[in-house]
Amino acid sequence: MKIITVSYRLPLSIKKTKGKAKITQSAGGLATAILSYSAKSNVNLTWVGIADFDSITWNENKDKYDQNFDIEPVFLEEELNQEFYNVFSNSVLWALFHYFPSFVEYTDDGFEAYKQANEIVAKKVSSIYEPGDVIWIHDYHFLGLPNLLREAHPDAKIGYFLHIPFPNFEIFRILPNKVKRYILEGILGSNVAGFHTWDNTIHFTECVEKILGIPHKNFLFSQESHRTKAGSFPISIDFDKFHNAYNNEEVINLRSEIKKLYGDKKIIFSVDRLDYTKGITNRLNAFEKFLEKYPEWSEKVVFLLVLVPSREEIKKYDERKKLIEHNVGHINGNMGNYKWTPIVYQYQSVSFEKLIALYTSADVALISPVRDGMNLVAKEFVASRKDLKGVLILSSMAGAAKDLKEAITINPFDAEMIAKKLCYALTMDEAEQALRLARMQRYLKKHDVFRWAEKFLTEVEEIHKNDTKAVPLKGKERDRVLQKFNEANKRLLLLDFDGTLVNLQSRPELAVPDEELLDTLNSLAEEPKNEVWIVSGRNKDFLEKWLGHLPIGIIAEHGGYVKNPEWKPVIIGEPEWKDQVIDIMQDYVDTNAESFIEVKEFGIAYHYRNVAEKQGFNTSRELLMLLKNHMYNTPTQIIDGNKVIEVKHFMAHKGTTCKNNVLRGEHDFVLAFGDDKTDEDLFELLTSENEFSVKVGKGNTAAKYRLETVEEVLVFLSELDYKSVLK
Ligand code: ADQ
Repeated sequence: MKIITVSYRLPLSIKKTKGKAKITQSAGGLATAILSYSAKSNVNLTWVGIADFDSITWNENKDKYDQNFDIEPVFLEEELNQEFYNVFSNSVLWALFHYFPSFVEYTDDGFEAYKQANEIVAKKVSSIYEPGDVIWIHDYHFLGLPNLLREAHPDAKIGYFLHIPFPNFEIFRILPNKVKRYILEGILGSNVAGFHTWDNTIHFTECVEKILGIPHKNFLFSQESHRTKAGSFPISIDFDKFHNAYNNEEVINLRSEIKKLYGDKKIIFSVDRLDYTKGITNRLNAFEKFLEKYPEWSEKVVFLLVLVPSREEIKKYDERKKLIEHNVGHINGNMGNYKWTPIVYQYQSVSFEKLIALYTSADVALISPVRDGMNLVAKEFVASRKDLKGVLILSSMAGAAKDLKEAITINPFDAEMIAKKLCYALTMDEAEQALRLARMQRYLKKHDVFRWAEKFLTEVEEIHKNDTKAVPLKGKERDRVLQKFNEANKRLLLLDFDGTLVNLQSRPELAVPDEELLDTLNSLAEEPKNEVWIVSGRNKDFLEKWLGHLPIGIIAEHGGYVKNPEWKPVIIGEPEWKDQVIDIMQDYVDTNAESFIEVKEFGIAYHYRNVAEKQGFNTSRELLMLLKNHMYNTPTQIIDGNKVIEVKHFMAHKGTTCKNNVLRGEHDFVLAFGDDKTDEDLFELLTSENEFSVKVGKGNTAAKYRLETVEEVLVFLSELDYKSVLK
């Protein structure tokens, strides 16, 4: 078994100058964390990514790096890579996912290249994949990859982690429909879909519900081949590495150099990739506002602005660079003088030691992204302050703001507010600085990048392990269940009605049992060893009318009523929210011809089976969200069923009602059949050796077996009946 990590960049770069190759191995936080996890779990690590070198260079140099893990480079044609990386990944996904819709430059060619690149990488991963391996896919370059790999290896353990924000529905919907589906279906190929925050996770689940119509239960999406758990996994840093670097000799020297250079002046510091999402122009505006508003700080403060070059070949980045440099010049020209340059600007990467020296020389770290998945700079600054000095000012738009609660938070668009907070931070007493930093360091020490990787990968294993796989009730499996039935003395049959015993019809009142079904049920129930129950969502009057004469028990309204032998409600009193639900649904009935409402005692259902497919689906998504908001804090449950949305009393529950009234532990054979979501509540209870459950139709299920159609259920029941009679 091994871990296969996939990311756009490899932790290895080979640059050739004048025929000589220079290998750079980057031991970034991600690589260190995954390596540490694989070492602990005693498994190998293979890294797949796009090569920034050609295959000849690779063949010449592949033995020359520190090989504590394997590297599998993917070589993409330059033109393809340009369309895949610069166009679709960075000029569509990056822009949109960071809420810059006006920066999006969508082209169909870009999307085609993106799909093609994902397919090429999928082939590469497939070529090294062995059953048992864990595949961990990173970031927005490979949104389609989890699904491509799921199709190739249905049983694979696949984790997907998005390092940038997942936008809300209103932003996400801007993408063409085919792209939206590709992305959502792509991510859903994984067993675990991880995001930095719960906000992002909820945006994703809402998009899946609204666009694909797949509902989730506790962030778990059930699909045909597997389940996908969406969740928040805030990434972190190697805390000890940053914390302990404070006393590194080179860092000490560099720090004293910096301190000497700026003397008594307070230092404001920031470091980022030059990117429009990092709020660098907002930061400059705010700094200018600060100098205007608090002239007493003139000549007493210096802003060290370090930017690392990034995506320079993209126009928007080049434009931003020019704008930043213009603003820096403008502020220095306007506010500075021959003795004092307010902003010291550097456009280049800095070494780790210099970075730590800068972090630990700063009085204030000013981090102001307008949108950021996490922002590691903020965490690195906090971790590196072993001296417990310095103040972190952090944009509330960064994921990191959710973890670093003792930071001074700002709205990057509010220059006035930032100016005020800068003033507060620069005059904060040392005791408060120490208290805030100590609290954040305690959090980061515990929640470091190693814990992050371990948590994520353990979750992938867990979700995969507990994935239920319903097997067809055929051949040997069928014989086994029949044999158990034969051997048993006290058998219990729990049968859903619609979609299980009768086919779904355009209106519920048309779905009625025929003579043959009634005969089979009657005959099964008359056998003394058998106990037969209908467990249905229908109202009690309907079930009484059609099945009341049979010697069987009946559960109606998803568990709201029990007949044994008299009808008794499980819930006392009439729910008071029903009229409100009817009012809401009525609007949808009025605008969607052929849709209708079914009123029950403990629930209201909106049926859209007869509405044109697309219209029915779209309006049902809208209604679902509306109901969720209206019914918040009421004792209800909302079911997104098969062409029906139902609001029901939470105690009208097939699982609980069966448990309290039927599953009394005296049966030595239990067999349940059902086709819809509410039946899953019952299936989840039937876990012991003599308990069997059968899902009718498609879809992931907690059931042990599967039959495809109502007709197959009826044949199986006849067989049980035949066996009962034989005995
Ligand atoms: P980035 O957008 O790159 O990452 P960030 O999380 O801040 O943003 O990480 C930047 C890293 O680069 C830090 O480790 C920092 O030290 C380093 N760095 C920045 N400027 C540098 C410079 N001039 N010289 C040297 N090093 C420099 C994406 C998402 C983030 C998310 C991360 C991790 O956009 O939101 O936090 O992935 O998931």
